[in-house]
Amino acid sequence: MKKALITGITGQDGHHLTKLLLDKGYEVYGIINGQRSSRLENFSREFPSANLLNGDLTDFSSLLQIVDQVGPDEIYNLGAISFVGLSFKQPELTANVTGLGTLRMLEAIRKSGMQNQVRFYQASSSEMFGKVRETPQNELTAFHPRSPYGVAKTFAHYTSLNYREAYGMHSSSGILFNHEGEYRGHEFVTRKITSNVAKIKLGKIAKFSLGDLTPKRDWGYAGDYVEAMWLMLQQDKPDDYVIATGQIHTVREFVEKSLEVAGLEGGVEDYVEFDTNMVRPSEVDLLIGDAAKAKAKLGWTPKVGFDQLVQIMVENDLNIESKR
Ligand code: NDP
Ligand code: GDR
Repeated sequence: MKKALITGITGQDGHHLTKLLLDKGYEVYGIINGQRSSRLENFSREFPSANLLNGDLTDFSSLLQIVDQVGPDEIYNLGAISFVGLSFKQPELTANVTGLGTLRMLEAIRKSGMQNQVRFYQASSSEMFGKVRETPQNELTAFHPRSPYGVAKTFAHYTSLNYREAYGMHSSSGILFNHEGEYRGHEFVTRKITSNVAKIKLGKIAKFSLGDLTPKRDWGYAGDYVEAMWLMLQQDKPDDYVIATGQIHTVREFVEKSLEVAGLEGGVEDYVEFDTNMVRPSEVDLLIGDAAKAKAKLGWTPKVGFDQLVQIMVENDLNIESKR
């Protein structure tokens, strides 16, 4: 039975990936911080067979001990300060967890003497493209990050590449574009929209606030994207892949679609107020990915499109809010 170790197991992707790996017969281990983890209870209830171990990406000795103890075949490094907005307020913490955390995990693998047997997945991000140099973005597009989060992810991405080249490690990075779903954190714009639209539909609130409605994103479904992570680690050779749908929509279009799915009449301005606090010091205006390499080499294509994604999220939040 293969063993997988996941950092950030209680996050959105951790949920989807744990399900996928348990369904494939893996023994799943995850790193959690008992004090920090807000989503721990839900996770443990949903996946009682997953083994949870205390550790932290800012604590090298905990990572080394866990890697030694578990002896994993595959490590998925999903743990991060992943909210771009927060990274402007806590840039040092973001660099430490999201950037240096990756270096610590790779060093833990090397120091444990397992660099030739462990396959490593790094959760890289389209945020590295930032102020995009070309459209659509692919694996060869130059990076120009626009946030402390994007800068930290760029460091982590190159660290993963360096450990592949310097030590021959099976270290792959997925440059994933935005992906969403039922487990998305409420601080991210899609979940903020669908949970508030559900509350409006149920008569709990009349309006909610958002920042800039003009940014364009390539939004996919998280369940599809964790499949790509797994496929990367099944390849003979490590490599980097863009994972995206190739379709873009504005934040405003996400609101419009959510209102439509909920059956709410009227325009965006009838329900949404502008919140200047949500405007970022530097914004990423447009992201659209070209996942041709993933299609050709991994046989990966997204199954869930934009309309279905919004439908899944709005229906999920209507269900949750109707029980509260
Ligand atoms: P989430 O924010 O939902 O999950 C992040 C996880 O990281 C949480 O489980 C969190 O634990 C954990 N974490 C935070 N700080 C630490 C730390 N110091 N040590 C160990 N773990 C920590 O993110 P997603 O699931 O959406 O994303 C997974 C990864 O993919 C992240 O690295 C993200 O940056 C990256 N990514 C995500 C994309 C997306 O659209 N979702 C796109 C591209 C990349 P806790 O809950 O206990 O705080
Ligand atoms: P993003 O996701 O920054 O793309 O990072 P987020 O959902 O936070 O923002 C998307 C866009 O919406 C605009 N926006 C708002 N965003 C939030 N959160 N709240 C608001 O009220 C709001 N109003 C407008 C933002 O300015 C932005 O342009 C996500 C994260 O999952 C990262 O970890 C990941 O690497 C990238 O996607 C790819």
